[in-house]
This record gives sequence, structure tokens and C-alpha cells, in this order.
Amino acid sequence: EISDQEWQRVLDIWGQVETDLPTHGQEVIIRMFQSHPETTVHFPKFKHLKTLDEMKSSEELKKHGTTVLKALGRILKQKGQHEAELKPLAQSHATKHKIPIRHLEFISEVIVAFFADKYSADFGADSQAAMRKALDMFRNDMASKYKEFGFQG
Ligand code: HE5
Repeated sequence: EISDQEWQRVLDIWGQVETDLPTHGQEVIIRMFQSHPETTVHFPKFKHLKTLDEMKSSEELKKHGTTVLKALGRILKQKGQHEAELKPLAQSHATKHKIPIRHLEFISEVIVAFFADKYSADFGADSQAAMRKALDMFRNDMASKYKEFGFQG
């Protein structure tokens, strides 16, 4: 129930994001840590990063942000036909990293809010709504897969 026009809006903004995945990825992770500090418990590697400046200078954090957005972009480009891309991600997040679905909701909110800030001219209400729908679908499908892997999320 996501229309072609809505996918178009999602992929249009993604085209802008992709011009610099590391910078966007870094910002998404930092905003997630700042708005939802409970997400930091999953990252023992980043425990030493106390201040915003330390987070901004961490190449590892930036690299992780890039990895996350790269995976999400690959999924969005499938326009819902993302079973093959989703499965390994659901498996690792359910069985290895144990990331609650609630935390996937946090990162989704952060993504929409950040793009709305950064691309106010090109990411208006309709595009924001389309991105929300796409991220809701991603999260719902992750939740079903989590259950298959025995994680309630
Ligand atoms: O699962 C992997 O590959 C299939 C490992 C690399 C990876 C991780 C790890 C990828 C591709 C993603 N994450 C992608 C991804 C897309 C959604 C939007 N993630 Zn991920 N993650 C990894 C998310 C969402 C999300 C929310 C949260 C709180 N993710 C996390 C947490 C998380 C953690 C802890 C890890 C393990 C790697 C790590 O600790 O890196 C520093």
C-alpha cells in the first residue's frame, strides 16, 4: 500500500543522502544516541565517547553510520520486495545484537527529523509521510522476521 509516487519521493531524497553517506550516517547515529541514550547500551565500542566532539571525531562511529545507511538504502530501493536484503539484517539484529523493535523506531524517527531539518526545501510533508510509511514497513517486516528467529523484539 505504498504507491509508486510515494516510493519515488523516498528514493528522491535518498539520492541526496547518498551523495555523502558517511556524513549523513554519522549524524543519524549521533542524533540517535542523543535523543535516545538507551540505544548506546548496544555499543560497548562507543562507550568511551562522552562528548559530542568525541562522537564527531570518531571514525568508527562514522563508519558504522555509513554501514547502517548503506543497508537501509539497499532495502528502500527494493520498494517493499526486500526479503533477501532484510533477512540477514533481521537475523543479526535479533540473534546477535538484540536490538528491540522500539530502537528501530527511534532510528526511524531520527532519520525523518534529520532529513526534514537538512532538506527542508526538498523533503516536505508528503515526502516525510512517504518516508515514514517506508520505514514503518521496514520495521514491521523486521518484527515478523525477529519472531521467526525467536526474538520478541
Ligand atoms: O547486521 C549486519 O550486517 C547484515 C552487521 C552490520 C550492520 C549493523 C550492525 C548493519 C548493516 C546494520 N546494523 C544496519 C542497520 C539498518 C537499520 C536502520 N541497523 Zn544496525 N546495528 C549493528 C539499523 C538499525 C539499528 C538500530 C540500532 C540500535 N541498528 C542498531 C544497532 C546495531 C549494532 C549494535 C550493530 C553491531 C555493530 C556495532 O556495534 O558497530 C559499532
